[in-house]
Amino acid sequence: MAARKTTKKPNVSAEELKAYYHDMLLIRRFEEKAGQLYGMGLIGGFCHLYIGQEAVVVGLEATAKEGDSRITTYRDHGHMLACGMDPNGVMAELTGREDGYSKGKGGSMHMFSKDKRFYGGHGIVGANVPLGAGLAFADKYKGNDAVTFTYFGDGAANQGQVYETFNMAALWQLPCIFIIENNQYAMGTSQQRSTSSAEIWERGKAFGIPGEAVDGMDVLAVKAAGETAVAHCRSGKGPYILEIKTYRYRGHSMSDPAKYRTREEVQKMRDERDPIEAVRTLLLQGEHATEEDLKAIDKKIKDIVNDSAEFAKNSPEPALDELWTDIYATEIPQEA
Ligand SMILES: Cc1ncc(C[n+]2csc(CCOP(=O)(O)OP(=O)(O)O)c2C)c(N)n1
Ligand SMILES: [Mg+2]
Repeated sequence: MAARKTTKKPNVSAEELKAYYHDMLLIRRFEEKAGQLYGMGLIGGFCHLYIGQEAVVVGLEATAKEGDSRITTYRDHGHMLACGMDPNGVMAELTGREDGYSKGKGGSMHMFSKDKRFYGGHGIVGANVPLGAGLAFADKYKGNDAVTFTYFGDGAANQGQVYETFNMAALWQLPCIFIIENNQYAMGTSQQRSTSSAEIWERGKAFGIPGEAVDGMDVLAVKAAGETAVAHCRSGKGPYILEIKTYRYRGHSMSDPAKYRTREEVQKMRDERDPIEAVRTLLLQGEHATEEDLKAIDKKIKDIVNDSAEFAKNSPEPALDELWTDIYATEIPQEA
């Protein structure tokens, strides 16, 4: 059984590197804008930002192909953007507007895209993990070679249902990549205070599930590990675990007093390990891009994000009679 640390890095072209820079920066600027709109009272309810963790989803989406599925937690805006969902529709949903992905009735934690096979957005910690295995079961049953990317946190990794899922996924050899986004905190509780082992991925050994720990601040390391995991799952060998060590710069949610860690700890990570700065340096030092090229990318992203905020503000709130729609399924979904 493979159980190792990733050291190999993929060869990537300048174009791919630029694409990762673009996609990570889009997530960061989008999240900063969401934070602003929240502060202005335009976003209600809960809002969990992904800032700092961008390399995880961008590195993994670089290994996905058409037909693959993804499912995650409430810290989900980055996953939506990375799989190609429309920033306008996401921002409109965050602000509770009619043109949002859930018609303004789901908000930050409850958005879906059948088209992109993005299955949410789930607020109950750990509950999306068995659902991810279910999606993988469906693909196995249909006999295709799609895989499911199932994301959850270090805190969720202490939930019993995760291990019931590991057991079934291993027993039935499901094409499911279990991705533990270990950002070292579950709300205000550090991994040291809550988790018996430092290497969570090793728990897969009990079920015969291979896995590895990955540097989540390095998009190329994430992509390399993702390629191993995807190849394993697509070839019918069953599930794989990636424990991606990452860090969130912002609070758990918008209402987090952040008393459980020092400002210095956060600043050190920003200064020394920022995943976007790392790719920026690679692009400039390798002479794959000039400062002007990067400024052009920054400008393009600024426009996309500002447009999404304008789009959201101009979209109406859902009509009152929409309160009673989309509560129960009226049609039985047919096989895609
Ligand atoms: C079953 C359940 N218990 C508790 C909560 C409250 N809660 C929301 S997020 C969270 C922390 C989860 O941390 P982690 O899995 O590490 O994910 P992260 O927020 O760091 O991305 C908790 C305890 C919940 N939503 N669901
Ligand atoms: Mg966490």
